[in-house]
Amino acid sequence: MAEYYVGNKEYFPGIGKIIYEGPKSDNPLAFKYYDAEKKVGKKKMKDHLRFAIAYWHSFCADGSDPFGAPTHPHPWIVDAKSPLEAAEHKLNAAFEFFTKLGAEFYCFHDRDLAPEGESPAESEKNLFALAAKAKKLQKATGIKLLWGTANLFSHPRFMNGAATNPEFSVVALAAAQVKAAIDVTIELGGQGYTFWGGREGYMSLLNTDLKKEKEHLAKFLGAARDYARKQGFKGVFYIEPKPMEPTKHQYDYDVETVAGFLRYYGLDKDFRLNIEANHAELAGHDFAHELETAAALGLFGSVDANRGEPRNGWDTDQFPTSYYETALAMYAILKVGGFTSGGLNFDAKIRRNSIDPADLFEAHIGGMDTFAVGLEIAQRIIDDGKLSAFVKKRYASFNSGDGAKFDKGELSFEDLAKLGSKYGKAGITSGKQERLENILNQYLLGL
Ligand code: XLS
Ligand code: NI
Ligand code: NI
Repeated sequence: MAEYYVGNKEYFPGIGKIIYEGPKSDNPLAFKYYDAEKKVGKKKMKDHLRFAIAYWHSFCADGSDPFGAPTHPHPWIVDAKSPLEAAEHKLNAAFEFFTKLGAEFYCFHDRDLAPEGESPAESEKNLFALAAKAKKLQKATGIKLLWGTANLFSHPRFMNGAATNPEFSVVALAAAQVKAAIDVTIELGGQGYTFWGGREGYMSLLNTDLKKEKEHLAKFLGAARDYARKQGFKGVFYIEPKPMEPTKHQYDYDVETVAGFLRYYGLDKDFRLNIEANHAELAGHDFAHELETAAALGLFGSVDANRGEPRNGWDTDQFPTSYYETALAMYAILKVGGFTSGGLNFDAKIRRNSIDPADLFEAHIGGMDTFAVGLEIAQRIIDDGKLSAFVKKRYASFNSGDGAKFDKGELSFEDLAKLGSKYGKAGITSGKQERLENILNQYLLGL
């Protein structure tokens, strides 16, 4: 087992490399469906799915909630004499976990990796110190950084926003933090850099200049982009939409809102969407709706893989368990050509009462299996072609004649109206939704 951990201490003793044992296995610490090297369509499962582990939920969150104290006494914190030492133990524990699980990517906020110092300079020093260690571990294990980001929401200075704060000094401090987070992302070969604007919104319109705040957000993003490009960053910038929580209204509400914002401010060349299942639900959308909308707008980027609790109405960040949802998500992702720089980042946390060290493994194993099944179903849908053939046929009236002219923009509104009068009667056909739903269920069980 020793070869699977990388620090001085083994943090998950008794757990070895997680392997694929197949659907009949009753080993809770084995994959039932995720077979990394198995080819699905033209690519291996692992290259389709590009799993990433979210540092914050898995190694920082301690099980506390607004009603109760921590329930996850992480050994890497208990063992340490200082916050910096704890960060180092945590890093070792994280890489032990990634390696044992067989996830190829991870994602972090600056403050997950290293503790905030007394001043921006000290915070930076901490961050660079930990990044140097992370770089060594990346090299030793082959694990890569999917994206980095800055935590612009936890510190009290961000209570009124970061880039959208009414106080200029806070905007500048946010920039200092983002600059260092970008530097570290570049240093670690990060394939993306994410902006999730947890405090970029408002609690009340009575104290808010909405127009000014949105302009500031756009200026901040554009300047950060320019800085990163100047430093040689070739990766993708992501905006992660979320409609609310912690704000009453977040400016990056959903995919369509962000797309409009990016285009209005001319940021759509460099920025793509990082779509989170739970955020889609909070915005009143299906996960697949957000994915298909981003794809349709040419802005699809990456995914925060989790699930919400529809009866709750907040970001419960649970691990995905529904084949139905992952099948539709993977179908949308395959249709847009799959991931390039993006991947499936498990922005998900084990429950407060999941207190065994193995629970973190079982949660990720389940999430990975659920997406592996979703991928196989999606590939079947594509290979079989029944659904896409139906959709194609449904729009066939635009393939030739006047329909094709309309598609090409060759008909004026008068022409169109004239044709309407000529047709007199509409050619309506059934949408066949129930038949298609039945077919989808056949694919679901057809594995
Ligand atoms: C919170 C967000 C956050 C981002 C990264 O709701 O999902 O975790 O993914 O800042
Ligand atoms: Ni997220
Ligand atoms: Ni979230």
